[in-house]
Amino acid sequence: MTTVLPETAPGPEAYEAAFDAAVAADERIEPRDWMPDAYRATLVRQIAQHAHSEIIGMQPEANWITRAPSLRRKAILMAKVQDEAGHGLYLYSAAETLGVGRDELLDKLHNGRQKYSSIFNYPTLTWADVGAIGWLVDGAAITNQVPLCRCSYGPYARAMVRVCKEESFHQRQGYELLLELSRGTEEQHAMAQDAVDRWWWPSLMMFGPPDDESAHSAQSMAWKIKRHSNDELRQRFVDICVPQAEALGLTLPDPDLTWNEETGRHDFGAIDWSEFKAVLKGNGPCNEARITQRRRAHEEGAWVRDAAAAYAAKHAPGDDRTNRKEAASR
Ligand code: BYC
Repeated sequence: MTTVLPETAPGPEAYEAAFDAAVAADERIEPRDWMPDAYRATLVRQIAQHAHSEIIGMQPEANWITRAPSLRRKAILMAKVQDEAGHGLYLYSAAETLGVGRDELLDKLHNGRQKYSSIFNYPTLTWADVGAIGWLVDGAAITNQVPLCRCSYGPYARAMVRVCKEESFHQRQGYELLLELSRGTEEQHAMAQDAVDRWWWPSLMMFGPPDDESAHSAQSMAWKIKRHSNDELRQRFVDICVPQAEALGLTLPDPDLTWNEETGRHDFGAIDWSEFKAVLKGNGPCNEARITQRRRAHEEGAWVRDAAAAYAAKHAPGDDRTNRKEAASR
């Protein structure tokens, strides 16, 4: 039997044209829409890296839960760390809509084939680090992620809306924590300053390499996955932080930081990109500890996944026992 396709059957060019037109018109691409393979691969790469960052990002702060200085601070920190776990889950779900499984993504994290943010390879040495992470790391995350709420891929953009609202709360709790330390005793002020000194430059590196070395930016911006370049967002973040640091009574550790009348922005000193590259290669202060802890948590959680899968199988539609129970309750 010969199948005759209607003359109007769309060819691959028509699908591509429809995709390009949707992106140009700022429409959302949804999971069942046709998309170029490279668009799908870029999204999987970025969303997976983002999800991994959220769950690895729980570790440096969780380190302080048992040592938080009051019940109030402990409750806030626990809520924040749980929020990060939630962000990871929304993001793994968004990645799954692109046809990849969560197990596959976690395997790639555990064997080093997918990355997570460089920032989480630095240690949290004092309680003030919890404040500096909230103010600077969550602040950088918001600056980077608010534009992702307008990302061309629907599930990622929608996940970002809630993530940004929660990150905004996180940023404020960090700021408030640092403010209290900064206005406290001399030792507390020094501890806050020391934390800012250590977290400032790694926070600027979170935005990724400079534009002329960013492999993916041009294509990701053409696809409207990214809306701004790495350097644009980094600059925006510096401009936001300068007045906040003044209000905190803390100094940003950059002698070259100055207001530029002409550009209406702050000039800032050179970033040590060799440090960034070393961290990405696995040679940051905590790379080994973070991934070891992640693998251990995954192995120790195997029984929970097995139990959840067994429960789901038991209650799947068509399962005899479920059907019998349902029939009995009718
Ligand atoms: N760390 O071409 P580029 C959070 C990689 S979670 C490590 O500019 P792109 C939070 C990049 O992947 C924060 N790797 O890439 C959680 C690429 O390598 P591959 C995470 C980095 O994708 C808990 C290569 O360098 N946020 O906020 O166009 C508590 C070239 O870079 C980094 C997100 O993931 C880095 N910092 O732009 C508190 C946001 N930067 O993949 C807070 C979503 C670059 O070719 N992601 N690389 O091997 C993005 O917006 C973009 O992926 C980036 C990089 C701006 C990060």
